[in-house]
Amino acid sequence: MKIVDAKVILCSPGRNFVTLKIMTDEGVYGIGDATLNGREKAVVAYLEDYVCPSLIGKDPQQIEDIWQFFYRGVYWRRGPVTMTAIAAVDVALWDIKAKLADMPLYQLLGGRSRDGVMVYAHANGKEISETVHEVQQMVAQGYKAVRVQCGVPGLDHVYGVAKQGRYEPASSDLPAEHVWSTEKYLNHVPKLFQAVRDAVGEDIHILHDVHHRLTPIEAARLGKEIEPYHLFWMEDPVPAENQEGFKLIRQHTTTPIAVGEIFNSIHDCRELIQNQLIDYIRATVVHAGGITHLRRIADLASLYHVKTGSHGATDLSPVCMGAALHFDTWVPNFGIQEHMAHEEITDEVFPHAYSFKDGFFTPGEVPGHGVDIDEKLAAKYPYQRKCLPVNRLQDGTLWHW
Ligand code: CS2
Ligand code: MG
Repeated sequence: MKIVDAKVILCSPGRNFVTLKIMTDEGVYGIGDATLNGREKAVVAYLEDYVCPSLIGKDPQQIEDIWQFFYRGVYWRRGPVTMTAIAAVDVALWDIKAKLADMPLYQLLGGRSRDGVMVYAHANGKEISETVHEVQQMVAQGYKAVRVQCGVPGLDHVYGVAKQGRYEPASSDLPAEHVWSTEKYLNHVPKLFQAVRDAVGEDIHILHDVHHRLTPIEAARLGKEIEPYHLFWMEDPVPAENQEGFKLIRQHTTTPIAVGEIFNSIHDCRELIQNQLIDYIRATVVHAGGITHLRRIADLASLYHVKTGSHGATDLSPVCMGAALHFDTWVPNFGIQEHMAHEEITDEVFPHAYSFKDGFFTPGEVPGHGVDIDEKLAAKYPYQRKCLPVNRLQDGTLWHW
């Protein structure tokens, strides 16, 4: 069997997405998500100029060898662009292999480890009352877990909070500049969780994304102050380049920690996992080298009581969601899966077999990962550059977004 074509489809149904489609000489094709929010064209170029030409003629069944070809075989290893490109190839090849085996991908990985994949929804509001109302709406829709983000008095833009309509951070041609105050945030956010717990009680899992903005001692303070509210996790408390810093957080708080949505290889995760500095690893099939590599990350995590908690924002396409749900159905040390509902037009361009019921997703039983792309419809939604914001402190210092 041979790969006869590999093409990149760049489209924008609701938001920008990059999809890789690999065709074989036996008519079977597979697709993979290659979306890197705000840097889509970088991955398109990497795939079109360096990856796709090398794929032609290869046997699509040799998933591992092709993975190693594009990882070990490349001098300039790792990084979000490279690993997103490898991930797209990997997921497309697993899609092909499962179609050839005439089974849903999770069966090929080792079969079902759970009846359904617990997901968490997003709730946000400009004020605490509005946020609490959204949490109650998510609970009413059946979610067992809700991520809670709220505006901060005195700040115009806060991560995770929509100014109006849907929350989409990559919303301008060039980076918008937002202003941040850690002091205002730290003084406000514990009140949020008190109000949420008062409204929904103890049985709902509550999560929160700090989004890389604190120092370790500030994260230690926050973790300690929100302990009474028993969060499922506090996500990205600090930037994860200096992983020593997590030891300081761990000394002060039992609030569980989740990190890793921006990680792209097992080497980014290793120190945090081996030193048990985190409780959930957020790496994904789209940004961490695909199914083949995420499996290795999950296996390492399982040795240290760390569970998976993959990223699943709307800038990860339904192709990623589909593959992730098969992975989540199989992986033994599953924790939770993020689910931020895509727009209707996104779901139309990416028809899929996965479905939601009462707080859980199932991946569907069709051969492959169960997601396709309607290329004709996709062509009606051309790419437009959209950049993520940057953050400045109130004195103008450039800060983490
Ligand atoms: C966030 C993401 O969902 C999350 O946990 O961190 O929304 C993140 O801000 C975006 O994916 C960035 O593109
Ligand atoms: Mg996050």
